Amino acid sequence: MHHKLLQGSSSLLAKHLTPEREAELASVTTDRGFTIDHVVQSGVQNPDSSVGVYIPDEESYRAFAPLIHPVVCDYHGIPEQVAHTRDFDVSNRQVRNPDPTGEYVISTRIRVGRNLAGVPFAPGINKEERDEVERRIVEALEGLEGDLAGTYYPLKGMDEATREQLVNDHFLFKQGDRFLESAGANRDWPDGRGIFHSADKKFLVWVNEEDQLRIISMEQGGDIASVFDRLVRAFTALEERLQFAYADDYGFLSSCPTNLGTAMRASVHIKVPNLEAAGTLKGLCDELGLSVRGIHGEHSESEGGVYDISNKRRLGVSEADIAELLTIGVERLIAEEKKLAAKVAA
Ligand code: ADP
Ligand code: CIR
Repeated sequence: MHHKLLQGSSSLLAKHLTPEREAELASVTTDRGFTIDHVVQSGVQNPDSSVGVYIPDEESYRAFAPLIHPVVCDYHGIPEQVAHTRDFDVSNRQVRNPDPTGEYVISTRIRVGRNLAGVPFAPGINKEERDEVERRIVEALEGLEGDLAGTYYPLKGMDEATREQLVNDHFLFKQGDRFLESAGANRDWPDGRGIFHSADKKFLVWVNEEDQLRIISMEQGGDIASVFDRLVRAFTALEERLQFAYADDYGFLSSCPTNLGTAMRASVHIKVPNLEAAGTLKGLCDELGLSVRGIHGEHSESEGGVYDISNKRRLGVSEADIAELLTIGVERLIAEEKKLAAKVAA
């Protein structure tokens, strides 16, 4: 039984997979043949997971709800009854550059995850379906205009030096880590995967990584409003061309329950060596509703006091709420960093 293998794990899976729930779900099989084993295998094989579940398709969210719903509520800090609301209007919000002098924020990036309605997510998709998803997405991307126009570069056949440079410059994904590997999301790599980007690389779309689309807006510096505006224009234009998996309660559906709702992660790369030295960065970010990642994304390390700071919640908040939360949170981090620097200097 999985819950026995999870003893000692501090993942949300271990917390919410009670013996009763496991027994209740043991006999459930979805139309495509997915079982509880598919949902939990990453967390079981990786007891150091923070969440530990991946979802193979839309139906699985409902079929395995007795396990998945408590995980979703716990991660996003929401009550049992949830309704997703969309709001992109930041005109009356505190959304601005939190670092006007450019001393702390190196770059800003906001992305959303999307998947096509009616097709399994990365952990459950087969090669034929994935290749068809790539074809449909590329066709839609080729219709974008102005600053959203760009070129699609398939991962298969990309020369190694180019690939490495794009990864090191934070534009391209790496092959999925052991968490995604265990979930089955790396199958047939690199087929069906690729990256679309505008000439200036401020607008990018990852195809068939952890989600079928990761729509990304990024630029140097801390102009959150500019990055947000570009992203909203991009996903709105793509919504006119593609139908995304969506539910009224969970919002945009994703292979990972942390990416429901807005499916939006808004981040800065910020240099905070004094907060790092004081050991207070994580606690402060927790208070502010922010997550801390290393410089090469999830499960990576920091370098030179630079961290990736982003909103933790993506469901139960609107897109505008997230842009505001990042602005206010980063302003506070900078204020605390300045205080510590002054103390060190005194
Ligand atoms: P995701 O954002 O899709 O959750 P990751 O955490 O793996 O995925 O990050 C993806 C890439 O984006 C990594 O190379 C990471 O360093 C880069 N990245 C994230 N935030 C920023 C930022 N604010 N500026 C520049 N690069 C960033
Ligand atoms: C885990 O459970 O640790 C991985 N499956 C990744 C979960 C999503 N990331 C996150 O919450 N930071």
